[in-house]
Amino acid sequence: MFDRLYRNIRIATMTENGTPYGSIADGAIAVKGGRIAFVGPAADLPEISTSTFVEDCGGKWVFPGFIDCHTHLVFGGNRAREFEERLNGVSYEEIAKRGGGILSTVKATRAASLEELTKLAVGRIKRLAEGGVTTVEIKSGYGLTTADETKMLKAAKAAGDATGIQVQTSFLGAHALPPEYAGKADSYIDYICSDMIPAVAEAGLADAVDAFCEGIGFTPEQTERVFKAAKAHGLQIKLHADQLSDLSGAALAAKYGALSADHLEYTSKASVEAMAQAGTVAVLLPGAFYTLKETKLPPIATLREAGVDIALATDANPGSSPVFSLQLMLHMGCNLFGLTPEEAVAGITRNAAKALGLTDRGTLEVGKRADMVFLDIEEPAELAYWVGGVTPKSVVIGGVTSSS
Ligand code: DI6
Ligand code: FE
Repeated sequence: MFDRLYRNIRIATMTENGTPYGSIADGAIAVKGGRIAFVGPAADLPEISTSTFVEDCGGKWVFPGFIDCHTHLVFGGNRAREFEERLNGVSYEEIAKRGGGILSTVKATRAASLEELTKLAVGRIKRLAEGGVTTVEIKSGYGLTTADETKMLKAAKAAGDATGIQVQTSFLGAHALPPEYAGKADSYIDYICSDMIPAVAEAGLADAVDAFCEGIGFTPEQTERVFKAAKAHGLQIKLHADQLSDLSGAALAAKYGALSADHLEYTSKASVEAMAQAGTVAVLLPGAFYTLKETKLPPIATLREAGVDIALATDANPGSSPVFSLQLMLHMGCNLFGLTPEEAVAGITRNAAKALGLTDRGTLEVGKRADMVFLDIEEPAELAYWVGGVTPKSVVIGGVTSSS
């Protein structure tokens, strides 16, 4: 009746079952057809048929597959030279203003073919997967023409197919103003709404639409127009909100029922309350906070008090977060932001799934996808404690062992 049974495991179900990490001490998990068919104490296991493959896991811990719910990992080139400039005192905003920053990556991404971008993305996804990532969200936003944004989203999907890692895509045409629209931001928004979003939606290339609502990005009014077009095409909404200043972006995202508002260093209490009302997840990105040497902390206590679910992600991108370890974000989420290790782990499992609108993963429960990470650790907190994380013993995606 089961395809496979994992026994002698300590299970962090990451459900809210009243125990830390939703844990089950002497547990067993059975898988059928790529889904979890049993999870619980070994003592409660029903009789199993002789055709079930049984694996003794030697007391290892198992967690839901890790979910990186915010990345920009499809891009051409890199910005090591700008990193060097920043260390010589030039600010991120200054670099962006003079056509560097995001726009230098736009140039390199436009110049790259679909095949080149796919190959680069495959390498980056593999690095995340080595740390136990089984689902990754990838944004466009370095193409900024319909053809180049489409190319990026196709590369993201192709890289998912090539690696077996589950990929969710977000269209981020409103990431930066392309040089050909300099001084004409509203016309560029027209182009996004009337050409890019319809094309991307029609081709089924995006699950969500995102935007960069910021002084160096787009205004709340422009962001709102993008949201309206996204809604009209049945796409979910996410937002880069209040990263460098408070434009009430998180409240705007909440008003449109966004899945998540991301970054949030400058988010006000009123915006947090709007997020709580709307069920919008707070996606915190300690890699960007760290890289940009930001000193303003996201409002963790306010988010907790309001009951907003908190996720953590890498924001993997060539500028503000050249990071390919989601487990390192656990350490930084705890050490820089003051999250507890349990909150941090929920942030890359249960709450990361919610930030992507995925109800079939993020916890280990009957009926969920069998996406699992097996780890040879004594304490769940080790995931956040070791700087750079722990190498999984094995990873299972949709019931299939992908590495060991
Ligand atoms: N906020 C970020 O942190 C990234 N994009 C955004 O809107 C930065 C992307 C980059 O610098 O290439
Ligand atoms: Fe980002």
